[in-house]
Amino acid sequence: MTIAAIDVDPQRTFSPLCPDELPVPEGDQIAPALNAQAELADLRILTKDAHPPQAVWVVDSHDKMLQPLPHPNANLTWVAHAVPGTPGFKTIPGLPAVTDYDHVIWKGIEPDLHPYGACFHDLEERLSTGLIEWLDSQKVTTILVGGLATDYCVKTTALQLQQTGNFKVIVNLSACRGIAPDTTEQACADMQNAGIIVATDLAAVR
Ligand code: VGL
Repeated sequence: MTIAAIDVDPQRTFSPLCPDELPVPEGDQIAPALNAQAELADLRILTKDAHPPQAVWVVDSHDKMLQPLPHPNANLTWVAHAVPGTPGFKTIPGLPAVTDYDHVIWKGIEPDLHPYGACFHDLEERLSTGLIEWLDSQKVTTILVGGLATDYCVKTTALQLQQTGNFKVIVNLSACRGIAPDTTEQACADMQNAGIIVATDLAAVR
């Protein structure tokens, strides 16, 4: 059994440290839970949102967000977030240096692509980021998933991993926070329906 722990987008942009970006409540509080799940794993992976400041989905205020876009690979409007070189791009305090991870994925740098999952560059899931292939190359059997946000990037990443049929996927809710309660509840139901183990602690690993 080879266990991988994936830290999905644990970036300041998704925390109260960046109130003008996408401040997920308590998004800066998950480092201890992410570190604890990594203790159980053989490999640790970091994924990061990396967006240009201008993109087809960028709007200039929070009240213009979450509008559907008629675009195949950018489905909703968002304010600018996770721009490399800004504080929001950095990981939350308490996590290892990027170079201490075994594998790192950046996603979303193209101005006309806004992916949520870490496995594909595009919403149509044609362009692999190589994450699935890397996990297969390492003979990973079990994946612990935590990060931000439960209702978007954690959900989509977990579903993409589950859909391969190659891994036992466990979403560790103690290491996740969601943007909104209703979409977070729906995300948990969607993940469970897909066969993912959605756990509030790590007992399911053993
Ligand atoms: C995310 C909304 C917009 C996430 C990214 O990382 O969950 N959510 N962009």
